[in-house]
Amino acid sequence: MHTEIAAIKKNDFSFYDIQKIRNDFPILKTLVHDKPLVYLDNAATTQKPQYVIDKMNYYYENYNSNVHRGVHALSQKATEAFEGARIIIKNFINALGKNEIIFTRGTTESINLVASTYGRANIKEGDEIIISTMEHHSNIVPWQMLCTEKNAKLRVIPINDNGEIIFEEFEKMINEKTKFVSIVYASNTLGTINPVKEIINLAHNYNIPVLLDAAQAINHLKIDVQQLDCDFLAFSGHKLYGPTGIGILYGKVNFLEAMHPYQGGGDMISKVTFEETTYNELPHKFEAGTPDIAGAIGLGAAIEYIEKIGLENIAHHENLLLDYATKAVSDLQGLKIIGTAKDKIGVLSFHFENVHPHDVGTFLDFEGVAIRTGHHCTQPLMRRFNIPATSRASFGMYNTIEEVDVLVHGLKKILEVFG
Ligand code: C6P
Repeated sequence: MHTEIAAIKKNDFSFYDIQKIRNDFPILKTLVHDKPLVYLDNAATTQKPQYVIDKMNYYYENYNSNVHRGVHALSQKATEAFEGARIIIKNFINALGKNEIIFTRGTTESINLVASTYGRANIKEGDEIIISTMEHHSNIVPWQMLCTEKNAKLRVIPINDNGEIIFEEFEKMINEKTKFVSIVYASNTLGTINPVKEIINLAHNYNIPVLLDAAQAINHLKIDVQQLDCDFLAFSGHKLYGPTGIGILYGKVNFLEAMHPYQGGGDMISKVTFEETTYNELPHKFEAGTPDIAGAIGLGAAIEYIEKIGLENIAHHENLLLDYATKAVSDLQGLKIIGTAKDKIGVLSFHFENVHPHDVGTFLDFEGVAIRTGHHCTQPLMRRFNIPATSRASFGMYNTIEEVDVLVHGLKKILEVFG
């Protein structure tokens, strides 16, 4: 065996009760094609612990009711739980106040909210918005739509062959025309962790607000929005061991106060007449209609669960898995890792010289291994690396070294079959 691999294996995770964690996730007992499920598609969505499932079921079974609307007991209890979740999230990212935490449907909606409200009001003809080459479509298309509408320009920071932002190019690109910077904290395709603090500092030297797409960073890195000093932060509950359909937009209170509402409807108003409407205070101004109450409660529960295990422990565990997997696949013939940045989250994207990623994904599925293949909603990034797609294994808190072995064994079999 590779000596480094053996060393990692021996080191193992004595601090980390992996079996106990795995027992908390009922889906991990599933068989796929009669094989134990090896779930390595955590960047797409994470699995949910029983604690989250129970909290959501308990709401539906015992106090299902609408929020902010009723004086009756159930509604008050639902409102308390919903607003309690907001406080859990506020504390998790160390926002200044709970009015800076907006519930959305996910990262995509959070970014669209900022582009549609802040963007529409502040971007004018000839202005420039900066993103990077490794953005998810969710952090490209809303800005592109805005630029088309306003006749503004979208500028893209290039990356090097390791998949790292070329900071000097960003320094050259930023100027008095730049009016917004929107950057992914950690890439879903490459795993790269971007130097967001430096990016924010530079942008702030020019008084330019920065949005961070934290969809992939939130379950791996401790995020302190005050320390980072980002102006907006977007993430999704389902990548944080919480439910789908719920996400967060954090915004600094001064920005949110100045922004127009995103959608009109119930809950976001203060007073409505046929002549005019005045809006509710933050955060409700941005939460029109009945929210995903169970989703918010589930997201709060997911954060409680994560904090019990410790985000640092989870990150350490995922780093060891990434390290182990990277070394284990590096000897495979014709395999090229896409994304070799120095700082990475637990994402391993690769490309086989002679095997299409979809064949890799289908073959592994028959071994019980779930990975994602395709462009991962980063088509411009695929173009940068001159490939149509990658195969991507992404690790979560419950994955094991043995599961990585199953993946590598499957890849070896693929090489035998496809040559
Ligand atoms: N990436 C993946 O398999 P939503 O769909 O709104 O929850 O998240 C969108 C999104 C935005 N930014 C980044 C960096 C992301 O990774 C994602 C979602 C998934 O990589 C699904 S495409």
